[in-house]
Order: sequence, then C-alpha cells, then structure tokens
Amino acid sequence: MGSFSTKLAVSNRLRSTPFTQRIIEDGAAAFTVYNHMLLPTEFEGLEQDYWHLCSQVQVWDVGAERQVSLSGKDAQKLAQWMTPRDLSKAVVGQCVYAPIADRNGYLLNDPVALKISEDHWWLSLADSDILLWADGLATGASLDVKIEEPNVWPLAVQGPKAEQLMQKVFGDDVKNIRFFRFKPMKFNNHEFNVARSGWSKQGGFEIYVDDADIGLDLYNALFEAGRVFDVKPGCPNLIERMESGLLSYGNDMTADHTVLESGLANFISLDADIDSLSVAALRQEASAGPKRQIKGMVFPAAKDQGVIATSGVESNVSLASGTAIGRLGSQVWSPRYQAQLATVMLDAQYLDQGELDIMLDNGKSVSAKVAELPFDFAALGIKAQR
Ligand code: THG
Repeated sequence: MGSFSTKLAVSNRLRSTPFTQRIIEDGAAAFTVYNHMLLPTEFEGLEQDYWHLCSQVQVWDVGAERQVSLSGKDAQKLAQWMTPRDLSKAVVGQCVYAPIADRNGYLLNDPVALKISEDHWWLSLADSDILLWADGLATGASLDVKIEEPNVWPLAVQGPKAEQLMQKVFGDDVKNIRFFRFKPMKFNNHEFNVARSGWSKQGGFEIYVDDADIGLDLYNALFEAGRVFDVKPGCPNLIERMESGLLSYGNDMTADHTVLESGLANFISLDADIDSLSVAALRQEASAGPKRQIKGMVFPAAKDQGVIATSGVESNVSLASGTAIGRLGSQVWSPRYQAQLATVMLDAQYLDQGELDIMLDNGKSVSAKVAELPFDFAALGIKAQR
C-alpha cells in the first residue's frame, strides 16, 4: 500500500468549504478527504510549505475539522461517556484534547472538545463519523441532548508571526487568549470563537468561522494585513507535524487501536471517578500492559536512500530477516534533521529494543532507532542540519 495520488470527483458527498474555491485559485495543489470534506495537503510543495510555516505565517482552511455540537440537559453526561478524559473541571472557554473511545477502549476519534457553555460542548473532530456514534448512544439511553453538525469551518492561522497578524485583524485582545482557551472576538461586527491552538507546534490560533460570507471577508482581511508578514495559504504539514509528534487519526492510529496503544495515556483520567464507557476496559489494559504501542522510528539518511517498506493491507513493517513487527503509521523525510521519521504501532516484544534492522523499499535494510513520541532529537543524538 504505497502512497499515490489521483483526481477526486467532487459531488455532494464530498463537501467543499467556503474557502475551497479560493484556495484552489491561490494554489492548493493536493487534497485529501476528511469527514467527507476536502482538506488541502500541499501548496508549493511539502518542503517549501514546511520552511514557510516555520518562519512566517499561514492561513489554513481546516473546515474539514467538523464540529459535533452536544447541547441540552444531558450534554455533559454524554460528552463524559464518550471520552475517558475527566471533563468535570473544564471551564467555559476551555479546549480539551479528549480522545473518544468505545467500551473496549478502542479509539474512535481524538477531537479537541470546546466547552461553549455549561450545557454545551463542541467536539472538533478528526476524521470519523462521531455524530452517528453520539446519536446512537443518546438514542439508546434516551438522553435529553441535541446533537447536530453546525455550519462551522475552522480557519487556522499558524506560524511564528501568527500573533502579530491576528492582532492586526482582531485587535490587541488576542494576546490575552491563553493556550487551549478561546474567546469570542469581533470582526466586521460579527463574533467568532477564536482559540489559541492548531495542528502545528509553530504557534497560532484557530478561528471557528460560523458565517461563510463574513468568513470570506475575514480571509481577505488576513491576506491584506498579512502581506508584510509574507502570509501564504497553507495546511497541516506532514513534515512539521511528524517532527512535532502530532498524531493523525486514521494514519498513525485507527479504530483498531486502543487509546493506550495510541500513546494517549497522558490525555485520559483513569484514576478519576468519572462515568465513561471506556474506563473499565482501559484500566484493565493498563494493569496488564498494552499488546503494542505507537513509537517513533528514525534513521539519518539522504533523501533518496529509501523509505520503510510495508507489506499487505496491514501495512506491516518488517525486520531485515522478514519478520513482521508492527504496522506503519506515517513516514516522511525531515529536511531539518536529514532523517527519515516514522510512527509504527510496534508489537510489545520490540518496544524496548532501542534499535531495529528494518527492511526498506529498495531491498536494503537500515538500523532505525525506536523513539518515544514526540521525538526528542537531542536525546537521540540527531542534530538539526538547517
Ligand atoms: N484543531 C481543531 N480540531 C481538530 C484538530 C485541531 N480536529 C482534528 C485534530 N486536530 C484532532 N487532533 C489533535 C491532536 C493534537 C492536538 C490537537 C488536535 C494538540 N495537541 C497538543 C500537544 O500534543 O501538545 C496539546 C494538547 C493539550 O495540551 O491538551 O494540539 O488541531 N480545532
């Protein structure tokens, strides 16, 4: 299952965002499908996009991060059922990275949950149909909760100059938004929820656009005000997010993997007294130890030296000897570290090996380091080359 690209036929089943037409005009070169919606993956090229994101500021059409809205008397109860992370102490205006899991502890999504008011949550989703899951749970238990997918299209402003740009468009008050908090902010007399968050580690904000027309005016204003910062359209960047250890649901981990196998133990609350579908199974798994676990894999290499070979529909990674050791998540070549980076769902017996001889697609093998995520390049003895 190598990677390949093809044309996409756009129809009602494959939804656009208010910005899709505009970003195509502005150079979007490739798209993926995410929540049945178009999500750009590349503009000038993965590496050009990467260096620009790390030095300037980009505006991302991440409208594919759909919101599932839970509101009403039982909204908090349903949200807590869905995630093994303790939501009881969250305050209005807070974002919480809240993995969603089924009763066996398997990962169904890993949204950012926004507490809109005491009885209202938005789940800002990764790519899976959580509205159906939420509605099924609410139906089965006769919960008093309204479940809907509002017309909200997040627009991310990411990069080291994001704050300067946002200040010009929304005013100095954006500086007062703390990490993983959001505030209503005014543009053209319309209030948008603006959070300090986003799927990169370069710093930035996410604007939850709930009006397509004013959203397009906002898009124009960001590019007008951003000219002095060399603002460009962009998108989540595979190189940057791998270097930063941000996991992609559906790629690095799927519904075939538990929350613990997916390395998300730090984002759940197994010791808390919460009413959540998955905690019993996850506590049991935690005491037995996971059967496999997501790890980083890294080997210094020239760009053309070869990539980790995979086999079968399971995307198995193999040792030079041919033994399968786990499933490949994502891999990318890092121009900063001049190294191949990957995530691998590694079988338990290999977790403590340190280094493994891995089969490459060119028939050669390479000694790859097994690393904790996010990668600690200094600890791995890998220096930035640029
Ligand atoms: N923003 C919004 N919605 C989203 C994403 C987003 N939906 C899909 C996807 N991204 C969800 N997954 C993640 C994964 C990691 C983070 C955010 C969303 C993230 N993690 C930080 C980290 O790992 O350091 C902070 C986590 C924390 O401190 O709680 O930012 O990006 N709207």
